[in-house]
Amino acid sequence: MASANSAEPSGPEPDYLPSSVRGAVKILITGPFGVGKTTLVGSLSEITPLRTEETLTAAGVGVDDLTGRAGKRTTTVALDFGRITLNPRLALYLFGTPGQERFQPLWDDLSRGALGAVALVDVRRVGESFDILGRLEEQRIPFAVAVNTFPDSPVYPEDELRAALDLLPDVPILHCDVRDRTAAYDLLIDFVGHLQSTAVLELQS
Ligand SMILES: Nc1nc2c(ncn2[C@@H]2O[C@H](COP(=O)(O)OP(=O)(O)OP(=O)(O)O)[C@@H](O)[C@H]2O)c(=O)[nH]1
Ligand SMILES: [Mg+2]
Repeated sequence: MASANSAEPSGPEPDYLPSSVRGAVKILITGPFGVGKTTLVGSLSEITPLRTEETLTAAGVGVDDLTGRAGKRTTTVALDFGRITLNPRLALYLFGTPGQERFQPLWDDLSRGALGAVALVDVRRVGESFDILGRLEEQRIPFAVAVNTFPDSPVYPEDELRAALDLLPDVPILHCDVRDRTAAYDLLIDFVGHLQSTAVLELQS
């Protein structure tokens, strides 16, 4: 046990994976530019997330649309990485993707081996999600849509949103404010419940 006179370094304990964990799965957190992926990984992760943020500069004007994203100063250029131990035996490794089209080769690499994906959608810009939803379908990665609710987001009936996103009936549409840790956790629980109900994931007690 460390004491005041101990020569051991003080500070927070390292975030080792609990020894009870027997399995780990990879979950992709994806969506278009600025939809809240990095924020969601940060809200969920029990370790300090790995981030690869770069400052948005004047060079991005006309490319990176910041309308409705007041306060956004950085963008992910490689990935976000976080971890959450869902129960004592299972850890989820969370991989947040970059959002911009120009990083698609990275997206392809990051998505490899993912058991499932949370596809964040900003309903103020539904069309921006088409490409990523199409990629998830092509790669047969089971996913749930998670609407990140911004204060000025219009509220659409689920069937309208489903039609607008051209979703298959078995794709759940969930809602969340990704900045809120409790809401983010509830979202994850619903998502994992979906993976279980479709037999993609089996949880042992
Ligand atoms: N009002 C509001 N703002 C949010 C919400 N979620 C995220 N934001 C803000 O919106 C911006 C986008 O968040 P990020 O997490 O960087 O988005 P991202 O999807 O990782 O962005 P890229 O990596 O650049 O594609 C940030 O400024 C957040 O603070 C939300 O639910 N409501
Ligand atoms: Mg990001």
